[in-house]
Amino acid sequence: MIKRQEFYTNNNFQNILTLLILSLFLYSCDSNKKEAVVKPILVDKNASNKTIELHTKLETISKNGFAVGHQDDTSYGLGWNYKDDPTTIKSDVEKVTGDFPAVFGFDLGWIEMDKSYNLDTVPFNAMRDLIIDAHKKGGIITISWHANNPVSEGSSWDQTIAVPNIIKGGDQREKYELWISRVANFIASLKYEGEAIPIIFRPFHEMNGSWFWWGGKNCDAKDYITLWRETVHLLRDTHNLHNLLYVYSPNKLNPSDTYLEYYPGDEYVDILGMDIYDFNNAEDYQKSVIHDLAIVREIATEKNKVYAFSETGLESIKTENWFTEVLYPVIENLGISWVLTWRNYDKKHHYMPYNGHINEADFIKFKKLPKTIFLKDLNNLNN
Ligand code: BMA
Repeated sequence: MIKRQEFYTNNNFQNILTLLILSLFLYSCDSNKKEAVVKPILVDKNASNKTIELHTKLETISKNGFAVGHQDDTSYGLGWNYKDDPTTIKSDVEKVTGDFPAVFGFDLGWIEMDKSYNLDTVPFNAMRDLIIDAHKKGGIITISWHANNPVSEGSSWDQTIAVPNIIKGGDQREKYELWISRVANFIASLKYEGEAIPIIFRPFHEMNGSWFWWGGKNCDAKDYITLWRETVHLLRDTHNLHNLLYVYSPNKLNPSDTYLEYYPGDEYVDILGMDIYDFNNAEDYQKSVIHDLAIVREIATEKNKVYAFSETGLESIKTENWFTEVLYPVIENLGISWVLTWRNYDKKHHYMPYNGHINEADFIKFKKLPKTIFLKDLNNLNN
């Protein structure tokens, strides 16, 4: 028999033990919870709420599938051009599937030259309207920038050395700052109901290739990084743009390339991207996508960053069932936030099917697959 005194002592001891176990349990739950909600730090500590929401949306998308995107989707397509008839907003993707893509790509090339239309003849005023419309519909906007060469003023593909000339101390610095102010003015004009539209900005892409003045043998990695960082400082700090998420997107890796060779640093990049095209060799293409995007995924996971298949496609899509049999199987379980195919210019140069195209039925099938997220799916996703 336990004496009264002993009974209380034992009970107390048990109570203390229970409390201790309980607090340890609660503490561990709490710290697990904290770990689960660690938010990635954005390039812009003062990013607008809409921009933070967009970033969260990209994370949510990647847990449910991937958003489907198309460059210049509403600007023009096969047999139509928005600027000829701005009364209805068209899209080859919508004509084929009955829905718009979830991601709308645009390009700012030539804004730096103070032109009224871009390098692919999209008037900037029309582009602004289409960006506002896409945002209003619930779509995601991504903007690339095929800037002219600042030294020669030739195109993006003009390989005259230019990066050392435009970074701080370079003889064309003033011009570059003027160019950036034109980019910034356009971005600042992208507003809906008085609020800045959040934009995924993807400048100086495919820098590991030598076809643009900002990459490969035309530019040192060190100078590239300086250019990127200075560009972020100009847009964010000088022009006070707080509606941008920045994407770093190299092209398909050659055997000697490393993904991070030109990487401007975790503090300067929000999203890791990758551009890979199918040059009529499905097997090679699939191999590269599997190999390279596994690298992107690994690095992005380690860095706690969102990642995307920032450009892809097969020009004129002659391979049968390309979307369901070539593209889908290699990206369905990747965890990318979006995949974007390039523009529909004409019958030779287009990356989405149009009415009457051989892959029209395949694309409709692709839309119905479990992981593809088009505009309506995106609007039905809960954050
Ligand atoms: C390329 C081609 C070009 C175009 C450029 C920028 O891939 O589509 O015709 O000018 O992109 O959009």
